[in-house]
Amino acid sequence: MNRRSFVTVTGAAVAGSVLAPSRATAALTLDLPALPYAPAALEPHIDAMTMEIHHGRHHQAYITNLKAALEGAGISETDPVALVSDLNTLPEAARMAVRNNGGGHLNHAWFWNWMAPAGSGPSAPEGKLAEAIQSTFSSLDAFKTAFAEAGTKRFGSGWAWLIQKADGSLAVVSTPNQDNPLMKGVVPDSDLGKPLLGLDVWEHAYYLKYQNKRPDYIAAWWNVVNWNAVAAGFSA
Ligand code: MN3
Repeated sequence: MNRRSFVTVTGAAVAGSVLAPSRATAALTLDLPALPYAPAALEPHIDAMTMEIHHGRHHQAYITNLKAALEGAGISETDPVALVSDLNTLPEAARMAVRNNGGGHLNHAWFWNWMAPAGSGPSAPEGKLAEAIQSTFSSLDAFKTAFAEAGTKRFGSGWAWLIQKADGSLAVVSTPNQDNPLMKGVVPDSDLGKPLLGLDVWEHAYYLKYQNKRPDYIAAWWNVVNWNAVAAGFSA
């Protein structure tokens, strides 16, 4: 996914969303994007304090550390998608810091937009996306089960993803830490693709409310998935 396609994706997501955050029409930068809803807007599924800490501290920390790494290595690229897509072109001294913190920044910037207050949009995928999920996974429930398993079985910290591969097919994959499916040469080639939906399963995403019960967090999270945003990323 290049910069232009990401602009298109986020623009379409806004057009189809009840809540239309104007800042999401711009390409991602190296600055912290505002949340597209109030921190308490995802209650009771995701609590306000978790959102405030997750966005204001964790996400901000990835950005601060990313900027420091880029500055230290004299890297002028400011597009986070470009930075993480081809890590092997970066100076080796900065590579791991950009992988962790560039991934952290990008994954969270997407994550906020893949959620919306419960009831503010469709509660399930519609149209071509719904058809593709049905034909790939046999049913929406089977997709959700596969996705939840990817998140539950991820040992330690990481993400579960729904991706669209270069050939157009859908797949559920999982990455450790802040890796993501754009990272060529980092994730297995079979797991590369455009992220359509991702779920943060780091403990910082759920521990205050759910403690060790990651499956309960995942089950509740489906209530706040922004299916309009997911569909906007899908190419029929
Ligand atoms: Mn997180």
